[in-house]
Amino acid sequence: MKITTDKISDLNKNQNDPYSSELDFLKNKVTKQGISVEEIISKIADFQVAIPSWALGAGGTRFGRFSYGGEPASLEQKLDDIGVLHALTQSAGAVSLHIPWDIPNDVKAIKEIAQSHGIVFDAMNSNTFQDQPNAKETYKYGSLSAVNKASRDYAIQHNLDVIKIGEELGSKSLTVWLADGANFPGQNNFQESLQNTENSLKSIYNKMPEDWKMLIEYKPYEPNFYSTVIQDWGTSFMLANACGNRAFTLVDLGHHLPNTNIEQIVATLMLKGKLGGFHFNDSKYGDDDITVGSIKPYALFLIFNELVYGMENNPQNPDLAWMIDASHNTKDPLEDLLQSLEAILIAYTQALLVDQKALKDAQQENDVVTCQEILQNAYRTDVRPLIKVAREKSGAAVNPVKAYRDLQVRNTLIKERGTKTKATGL
Ligand code: PSV
Ligand code: MN
Repeated sequence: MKITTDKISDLNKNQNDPYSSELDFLKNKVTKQGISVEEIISKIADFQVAIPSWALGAGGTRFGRFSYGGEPASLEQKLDDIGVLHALTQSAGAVSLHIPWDIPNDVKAIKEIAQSHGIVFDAMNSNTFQDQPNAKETYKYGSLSAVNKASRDYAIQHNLDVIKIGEELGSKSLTVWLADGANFPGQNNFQESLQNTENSLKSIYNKMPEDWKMLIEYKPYEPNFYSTVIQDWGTSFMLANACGNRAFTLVDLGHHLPNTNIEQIVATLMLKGKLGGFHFNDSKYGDDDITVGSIKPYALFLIFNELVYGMENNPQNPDLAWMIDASHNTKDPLEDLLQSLEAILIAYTQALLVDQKALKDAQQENDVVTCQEILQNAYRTDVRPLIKVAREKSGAAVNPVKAYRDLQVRNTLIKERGTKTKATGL
């Protein structure tokens, strides 16, 4: 299914959403603060978030999976789904592939489909947490950290294969997330596991093309419940430093213990020029992978406040690879992703409204009350009219979820693909 720009502009014309008076009110308010509205609108329009190829089907848990009709059964169909998201929002212009779930059979054809939707290939994700059918070595006891050299070499080679596929597609980065760790005390020698991981990452890094980056994720627990080799940002940071200046830490919002101050981690990494990528999701307890902004929108805003500060003040930090890493069992996956994209843009726009100069002054005066007022003034602003106008200007739907429903996208996909298809992924 392809949604044309004409269809979208018809919908925008016919919809009953007179947001112009709200927009005028907001423009007035923002201009009085000395902020350029046009600059904010163009920043919103420029913000692009990659969609992971594994989030387009019905997510599952280890207790079950409830299929969703019309799920994409191939990489081609996944790109078509991202094309729908991008046409509706103009902010999902990238895909992040997971290998081997999404190995392209015909690279040229895949590139053409992506191009026809305006989609580029962002970071490539390797998978050394599952044994594939016909695997020659097992990852049961670890991959890049394993005591068994054959497993380590196998995992290194897999990462090099992923880079090769990525090069053909035009990607420029590799994301490594390791499930490696232990379920029981005494199972692993911590030092040996970490040293093996560092050596393995270096072997991959040293063979990476010169214009590629390596993004290293961390996660405290799951699937291992006693220890994880790359458990926190400090370990990832240390490994990235050991590899070299094209290796960075990737922050996944769900990969923290409850109440971790993620915004402080972001600030620290950006100051050191080592924040390379970001995975968005939300959670109540652990790596719950639920819709961005559905549980802790204020925390998301505070994180964005640091990201915006870093983007404006830390030229030593590279441009970030943004991706949504959420998937669950309940909603239509495409509607869910539209809601996540909306939440990301809201938090980003609110952060752009923070009066950075006034905040700095209040901090220098130790005026704690004013500091909080400044942040919450931005957070409590309903910025949706700015997002709507940015969307309309860039040819997207003013209300993407409504447009998705008005256009009967899911029914069309079910008619095209049937009710029994199943997307690859978790
Ligand atoms: C691990 O939980 C994870 O979030 C990693 O970040 C991957 O990117 C994703 O799941 C799928 O493998
Ligand atoms: Mn992730």
